[in-house]
Amino acid sequence: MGNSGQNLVPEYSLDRDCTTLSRHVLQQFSSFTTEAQDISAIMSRVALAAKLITRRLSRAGLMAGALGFTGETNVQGESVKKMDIYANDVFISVFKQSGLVCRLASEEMEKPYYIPENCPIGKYTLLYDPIDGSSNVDINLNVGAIFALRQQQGDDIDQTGSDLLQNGHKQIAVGYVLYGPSTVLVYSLGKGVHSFILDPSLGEFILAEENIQIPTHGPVYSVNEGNYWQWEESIREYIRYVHRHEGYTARYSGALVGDFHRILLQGGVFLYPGTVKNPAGKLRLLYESAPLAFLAEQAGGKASTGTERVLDVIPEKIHQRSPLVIGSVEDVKLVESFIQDWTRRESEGVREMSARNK
Ligand code: AHM
Ligand code: MG
Repeated sequence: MGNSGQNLVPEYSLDRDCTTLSRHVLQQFSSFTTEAQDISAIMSRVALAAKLITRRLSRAGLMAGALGFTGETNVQGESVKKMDIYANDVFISVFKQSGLVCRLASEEMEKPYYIPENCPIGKYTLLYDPIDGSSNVDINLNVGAIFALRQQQGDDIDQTGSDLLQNGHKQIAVGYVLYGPSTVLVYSLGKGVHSFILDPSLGEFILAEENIQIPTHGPVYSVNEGNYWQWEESIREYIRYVHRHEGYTARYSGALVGDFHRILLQGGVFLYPGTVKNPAGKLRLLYESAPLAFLAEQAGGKASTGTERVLDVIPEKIHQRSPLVIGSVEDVKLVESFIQDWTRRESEGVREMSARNK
């Protein structure tokens, strides 16, 4: 090993041209309009929240009161973690003085949070999951955040947020933050999917990859197989199919953002179908499934409830759940074909196993 280091790529070459997130967002618009400036400012605020949360997560095990449960239960009936509350409050505080976002709606708040002083200027609503996969927090594994920006429709005088109950095509900007070995921010404004890595020494998100494309097929299937007993027969048949065919490998981290990120880069499928306990699955449409569906489609992939395009679903309530099958086009279609097969056989009263599983 006499030439140690000679074959290493110099560190500076990885910085490329140092395109920062805010510069990249502005480049997505053809001119320097008010909208371009607003969206760029909003994305910078999301980035600030991500930096604050990164800092907290990186030292959480050394701080008193950062880990564990609060003892409260949220609107979904799930136990709340201290980190969920911290991250939710970070989003509130970075947007409170922004003058840009008029409402915030999150997994941790039953009703939207109104910032009336911002409303005359910025009629935007940010929907978000402040800590996605929070069961990973206490054991120092990856977690994430998911966000979606929508334009407020109408005045919302009675403050019910009913105008948020629209399909996923109404999303203006979507993305997620993955808190892993490095902090990664992935976003789309409807012109491709782009990823940025936080350089802690600069405190900036630097462009890592532009126009990411999901492979049309990948080896990974990502699902909580502990729910096998709770699934519809069609999903069980699909899982038996991948068990019996070469070329599949299972990956499931318990944090959707991390599992989706793997599939975005390497292909495959993530699924959270309905279960006996939750017939519509576990994931929430407005701030989990719909933003990721937007990203998947922008990257040439597909997102389905199993029977319908996720982006077409119109929710009836803000915290509505929906089944999710997302990732490579071929793999999502394969899952859908098992569901269609089963539905057809059921309607014909044919109960035996499909030919593909024999
Ligand atoms: P959370 O946002 O409350 O953490 O819930 C969402 C998470 C996803 O990140 C993950 O894919 C899923 O719940 C895991 O659920 P399960 O433990 O049922 O497999
Ligand atoms: Mg979540």
